[in-house]
Amino acid sequence: MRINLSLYLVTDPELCAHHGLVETVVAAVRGGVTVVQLRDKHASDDEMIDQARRLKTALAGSGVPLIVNDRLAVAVESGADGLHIGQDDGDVAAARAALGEGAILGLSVQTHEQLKQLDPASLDYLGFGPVFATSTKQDHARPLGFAGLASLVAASPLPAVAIGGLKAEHVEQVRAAGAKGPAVVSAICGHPDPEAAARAFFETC
Ligand code: TZP
Ligand code: MG
Repeated sequence: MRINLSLYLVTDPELCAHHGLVETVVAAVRGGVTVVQLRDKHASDDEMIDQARRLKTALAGSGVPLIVNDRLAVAVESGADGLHIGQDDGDVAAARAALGEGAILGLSVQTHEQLKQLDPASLDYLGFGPVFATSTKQDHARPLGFAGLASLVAASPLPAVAIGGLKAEHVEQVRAAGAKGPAVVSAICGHPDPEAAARAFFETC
């Protein structure tokens, strides 16, 4: 499936609690977000299915796809547009088989070894990171910096977003490194005005 990776929002349950999950996402989409990933490490599957359905309804007509983090069953059950998994979140081919060809499937990649081992035919995009150290993800891999990001992008068989500690001021370097765009949690979800925060990214994308 074709996907616009210009500005990729990843939700966080605590950071989105201030305005509410749906309200934060809708505001961010008004500001220019082009993809939304629902990420919640602690919710039950049923809670996440409910959140995904509410987000799908809110995003209807926007052209912005909804991607579920980690949980294949939630992605399938909720009618989301796709799934994003990490290196330890299960088999890419099995996820593709369960989701079908029309769904979006993304994979997090931190190293060249991981890049060599993946099957690009089963995937739509990759997420490279963290670019910088971040407190939003527990136990993240060693930060890549922009040089490490550029080196992964140069070897990548698929379009990619960059993630980890990114702010609007970094968009130019993200693009210069060859990534399609930034993937952002705290700089948008944790901002008092998520629409303005997304717009600040969008205007430099
Ligand atoms: N994967 C690598 S870093 C990260 C994830 C999910 C969190 C990025 O969050 P933030 O707040 O944009 O640094
Ligand atoms: Mg994961």
